[in-house]
Amino acid sequence: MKVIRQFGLVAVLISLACMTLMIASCGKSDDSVTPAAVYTVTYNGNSNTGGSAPSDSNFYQQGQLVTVLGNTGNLVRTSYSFAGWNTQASGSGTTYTQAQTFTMGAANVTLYAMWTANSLYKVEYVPGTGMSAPTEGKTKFQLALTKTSDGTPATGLTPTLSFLMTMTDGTQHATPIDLVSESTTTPGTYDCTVYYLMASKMNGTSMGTWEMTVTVNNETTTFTPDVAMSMKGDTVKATLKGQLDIISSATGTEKRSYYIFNDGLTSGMTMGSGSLNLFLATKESTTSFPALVSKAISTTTLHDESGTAWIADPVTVEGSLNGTMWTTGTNTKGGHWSISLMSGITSSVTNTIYVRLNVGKDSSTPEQKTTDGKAVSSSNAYQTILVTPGTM
Ligand SMILES: [Cu+2]
Repeated sequence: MKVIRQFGLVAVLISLACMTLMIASCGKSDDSVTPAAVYTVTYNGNSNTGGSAPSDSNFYQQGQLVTVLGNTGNLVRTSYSFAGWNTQASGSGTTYTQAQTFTMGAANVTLYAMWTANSLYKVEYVPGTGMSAPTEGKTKFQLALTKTSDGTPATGLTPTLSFLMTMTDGTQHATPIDLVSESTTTPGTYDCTVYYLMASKMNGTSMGTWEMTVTVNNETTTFTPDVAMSMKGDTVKATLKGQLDIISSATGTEKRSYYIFNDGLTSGMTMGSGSLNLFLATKESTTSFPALVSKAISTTTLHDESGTAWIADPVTVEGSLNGTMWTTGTNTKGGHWSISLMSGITSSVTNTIYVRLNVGKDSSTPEQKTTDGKAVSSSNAYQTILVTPGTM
């Protein structure tokens, strides 16, 4: 049975045609025709500040296809971008974009403009060049933040960084990050330091992909730095492990890793003296690598394998040029430590400096960390850092 349209000239014509058809076929059918209910589609600008909502003058019957209009009336909203239509003003209904179709139901439909807030800040990544290009170990770079409204420098903000490496086997891990600070010379520029645990590529073989996410006031921007292997002869990173200091891991438990990053060797005032600068961090999980700080400066709260929190105290890092006489380092800021060596440093050549680390749990007797996580023996008691003065 044919459904007969009853509206407009077209409907009249169709009716006439049908009647003619019925007469022509000797008028077997004598159906009484009930007007079918029709519905409309209304577009709503939903807080627009300019332009007008499109209008659809069609009448639709239930079951008929409706083609969604685009932003034909140039709707605009200050600080927002048009993002299609939704059946609810709140955006919690069904979303439609231009030229999409839907089947008319048994009620009029209102389509509300959807608006997405424009980002307030533009974040530009200024990777370092030369010695500070993204490499395994210490990498310095800058972020340049501008206001999208007028392009002026965005000052006084506190961007936060997060790093995630997706390894070629699909596993993921983060990496230690230093504090971010606004440049004192260039407004809107922020100095950042990250300590990459791994390069993206080793000897031409891909190890995985690094992703850096910058968050500024809930707005995020993602970058994919290509992290090279270090070409320096100097040590970039060394690891010591806990003995009874255990963390939980994907496969059960593992001995906690402590990372010693080479932050450079600065020559002292007197001949042969110098300071070995280190950045210390530890592993809490594959996604958490907090900086290791002394209780005098801040608190490093860690967790054992059963999730029980403990405070790293005392933390003692020591340096030695001969493995017998040790000098205790000072925590200067964040995870930064400096070991002042009064003699034995030779400038412009690579020096070998031994570093050992003791960490106590909640002010108890510190445990010495070893290269293999086993009890201290002659071969595992410290790490060896190769460092040339003035190279970092
Ligand atoms: Cu990795």
